[in-house]
Amino acid sequence: MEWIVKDEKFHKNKIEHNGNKYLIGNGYMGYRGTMEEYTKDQLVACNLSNVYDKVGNKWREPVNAPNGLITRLYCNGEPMSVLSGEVLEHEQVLDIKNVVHKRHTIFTTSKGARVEVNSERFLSLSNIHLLCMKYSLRVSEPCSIVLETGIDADVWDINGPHLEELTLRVESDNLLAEAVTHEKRYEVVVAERIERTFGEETIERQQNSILRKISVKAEAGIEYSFVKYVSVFTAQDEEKDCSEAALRSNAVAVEKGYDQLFSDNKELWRQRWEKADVVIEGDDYAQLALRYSMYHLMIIAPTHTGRASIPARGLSGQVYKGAIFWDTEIFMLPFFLHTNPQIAKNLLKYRCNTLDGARRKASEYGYRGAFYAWESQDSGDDACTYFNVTDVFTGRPMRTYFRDKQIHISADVAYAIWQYYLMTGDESLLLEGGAEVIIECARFFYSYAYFNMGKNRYELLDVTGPDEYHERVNNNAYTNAMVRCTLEAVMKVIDLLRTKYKKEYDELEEKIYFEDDIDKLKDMLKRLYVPEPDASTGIIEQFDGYKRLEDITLKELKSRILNPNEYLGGGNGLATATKVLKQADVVLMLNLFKDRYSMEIKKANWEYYEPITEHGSSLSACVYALLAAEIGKVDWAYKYFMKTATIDLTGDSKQYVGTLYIGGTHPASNGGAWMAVILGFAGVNASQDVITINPRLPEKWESIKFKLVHEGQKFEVKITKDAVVIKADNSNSMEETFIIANEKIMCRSGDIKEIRYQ
Ligand code: IFM
Repeated sequence: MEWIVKDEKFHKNKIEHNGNKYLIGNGYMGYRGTMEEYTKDQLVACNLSNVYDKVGNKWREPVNAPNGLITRLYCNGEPMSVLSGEVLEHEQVLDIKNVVHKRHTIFTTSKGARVEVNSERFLSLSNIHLLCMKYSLRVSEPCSIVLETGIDADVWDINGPHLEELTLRVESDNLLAEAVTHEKRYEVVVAERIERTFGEETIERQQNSILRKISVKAEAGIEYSFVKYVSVFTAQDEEKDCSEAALRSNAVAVEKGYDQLFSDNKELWRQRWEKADVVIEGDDYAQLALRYSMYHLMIIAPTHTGRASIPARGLSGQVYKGAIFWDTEIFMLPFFLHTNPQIAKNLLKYRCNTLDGARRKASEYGYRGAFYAWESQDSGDDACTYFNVTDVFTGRPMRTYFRDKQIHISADVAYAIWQYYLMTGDESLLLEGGAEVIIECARFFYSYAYFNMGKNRYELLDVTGPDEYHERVNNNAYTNAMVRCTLEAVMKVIDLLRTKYKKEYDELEEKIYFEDDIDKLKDMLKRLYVPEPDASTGIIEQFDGYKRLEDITLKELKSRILNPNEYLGGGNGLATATKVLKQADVVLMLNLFKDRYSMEIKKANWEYYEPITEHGSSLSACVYALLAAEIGKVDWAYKYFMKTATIDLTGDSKQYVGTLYIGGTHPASNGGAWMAVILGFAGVNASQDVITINPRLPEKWESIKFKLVHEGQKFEVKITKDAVVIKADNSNSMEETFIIANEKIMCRSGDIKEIRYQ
């Protein structure tokens, strides 16, 4: 039961939300949870990872492939569609264990006949180009059935049209849609093939679609079914001939057959879940919400290339330009790092592969090193515009400074690469570009910093921290702490290369001449200003002068709102002149550097910032959950955890900022849900050579059980109300140190250790 997401009725007003909620994916593409009869008006999308296109001066965004699943059904000439027909029964189901989307609908015709439709679809993991569907129908009275099924190339675009030179043709039993993208002339090819045992078929070409028209005199009670194989290839796949590749892919699929493909896929998902699953006893809804969050992370993680990463709205569409933000490194990465480090490495390779884009951005602003894009696409150049929000009152574009001033992005990237090394002990990422990234980020910060002679310290002025309602501030605590971490990491990386990898060190020196910078970076590390807790209150000021801003409750601020979509930040935003913050900022810093701060400081800051945080970003609630769990506010942690974990189930999130549509899935929240449970309630705190576990389970949870990988060693951990049981995998080669209830526990391969903590 805790693997099934279901809607048992059709609601027109849920079409858009269900498109997100019932998304399936395989890291290469995402297919929205839409009905087969839908078109772009209902936001059908087969969203492609890492294929971007720009039309005119509109925003560059990812491309949606032609829809190879379109299927329209007519009974005696009447359309059987949830959009117009009489719907007697309707169910939309997502099986998150096997990653399958299902639909069941019973229509009634105007003459009272019942027409039942069932469909099932999945995206293959073993052949990431392949989308499979089984579709069946049954009628209660004999009737004339017409099915139109094929490829609909009239796709949903926010800033398109992206596909040009469309050719629609038939080749070796396949329908083919071939097009090129507007900007880079990338080929995008979709091939569709079906297997059916009934009816007569003709082909119908329209301007943007190619359809098979299948007619049958249907008998009552008989099931008529067909299977569809849809293969998608693009120029990014480095195939000599995309059309050939797509035809071949379908031929192999037909050879294997739907059932075999289905069971192979099931097995691959079983293996993925085996590494990642978390079992919560005593709270079915939390269990479902958490698994659903992990599901979303797993279906959008690219495993086929190190040149792609996870966009802020996953593969649910073109929102946020399909861009990769810090969301990936700070909110999603921990899940992969602790359960499937190979995927974590892949995500970070993307940052190594886009280093040149970050270098270009730094030099565009007159800095050295690497200034990563706030909104990064395939090349690493910044897709974020200077005017990212439109004012709802005047309709005028507003100058925002996300792109120019959220310099913490480079520190977030460096932090994540360093974390990968600490958690896995794997030096390969550092050698494959990670070290270079960290050095270039540190260099960027040195060139950005201001040396305050009077105070004899380096400062970071004119920045925007995570709280985007306060732009262009000085010495944002989060930013400065992250920069300190980058500088610490760079020293250790240089040391590691010098002592262990002399050849690589020399090659890197030859390539980027960093030796002359080492002393400067050391000096900056020694004298960088990082705001400290106030001696009497323990509060860390979010940035210089924050405490002089207007003290106002969230309620008061909200009472001043004139338009539900108005932007609260920027020059004139309601929050700008107040202390109200958009999202976790200092509290996030306390989470990331938890060993540097005492419990009292954490508590004081959580209590201070929580009432004035608007949670205007879906990245916020999980951070408050995490710290709340640590400081013993478990009920608060639970509340924030549930808000995070259910965001894509309930659809309860902001849909507009200004006039900008921001709907879609929320992978950062999904990652945050996992963090809230494992790093929060279970209290896992892994450092380079020790894993501390300090549980605080919510009242109704009897236990949680989960997997952890640390330095390549695998563990299963079960936490009950009073004990922690650790099972070390038989394949482990190293002993691992755990600290539980202040006790040091050594775990060797095959060990089962039970430690009472209450
Ligand atoms: O990265 C976030 C940012 O912190 C808040 N606005 C939305 C972005 C994408 O999720």
